Amino acid sequence: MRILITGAAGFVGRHLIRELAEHGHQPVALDMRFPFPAESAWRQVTADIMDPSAISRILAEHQVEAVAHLAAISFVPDGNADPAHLYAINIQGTLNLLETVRRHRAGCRLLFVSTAHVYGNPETTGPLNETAPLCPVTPYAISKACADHIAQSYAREYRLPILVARPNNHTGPGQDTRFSIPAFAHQVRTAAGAIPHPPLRVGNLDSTRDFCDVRDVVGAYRLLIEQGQPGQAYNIASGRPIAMRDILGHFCTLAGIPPAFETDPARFRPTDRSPLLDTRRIREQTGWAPRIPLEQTLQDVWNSP
Ligand code: A2R
Repeated sequence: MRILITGAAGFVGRHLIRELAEHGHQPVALDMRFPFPAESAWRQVTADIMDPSAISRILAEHQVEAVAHLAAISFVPDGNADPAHLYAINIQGTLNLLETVRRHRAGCRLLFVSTAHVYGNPETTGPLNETAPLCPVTPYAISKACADHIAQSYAREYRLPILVARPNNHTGPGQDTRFSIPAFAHQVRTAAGAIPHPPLRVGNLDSTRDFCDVRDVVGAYRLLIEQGQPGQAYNIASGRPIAMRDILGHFCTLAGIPPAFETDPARFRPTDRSPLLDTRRIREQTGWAPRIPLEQTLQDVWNSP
């Protein structure tokens, strides 16, 4: 299939291009930036998702058969700093794409990448399936929940082949050091290079997160584009929550330094955890399962430049 990837220069986009090309697809990589590294892309295009006429030209010119919509403001503090921009890109940008597909390319499959954070912090202790109510808390999660509802309404009202992915936290080689796991790796590497090793300044290490390897996540996106049922949302998660303390400890072991921590009040937040997700739907419908152990992911982040 010819598959347009928006946000292709981003962390996930670069992995998705490779995943699609390796499975015989023709990725058309779109981002605002140019040029960007996309060796396995079939075509590389520059456009702003806020410009619907450019998007419709690209869909027609490249005879696009499916779209993976990743372009977004993805870093939560960026969204908090400029909510108007966040809502414009994450909501209006998604709407532009949906509307362009509806008007000009109605047969095109479209995967909208939402987030597990749309579920908020529900009281329930059991795993959440895709029918759980969306109760987003942060501006980022609110923007995604809004676009998630809009994408599903386009599938329902216009009978378009649109699907929604709700991934939990993901990481892997190439992620920006603003995100927690590469930031930890960077901090440990810096401490290991100083004598004596300074203690690591940390927030609340009791917080737990469910991290999936980005290469498993893009495998899920490919399967959903190929086999997912239009109109449905799909949770994606590893199902193995881990305390941030253990991740930091793992990097200290890799660096060969003792795990000495010092609490930084500016980084401290009360204990929180990512939602526990029920992933039966994607497993049963597509056969997807996470394959990469967390230790491998951490090793690959540690080794990545
Ligand atoms: O903001 P930049 O220059 O880093 O470019 C980002 C791009 N992007 C856009 N592309 C086209 N038109 C726009 N108006 C526009 N605004 C932003 O989307 C960046 O290259 C890409 C997003 O990549 P990352 O920030 O690295 O996000 P990541 O981790 O790959 O997440 C992909 C998706 C997002 O929808 C997340 O919210 C979701 O997965 O979890």
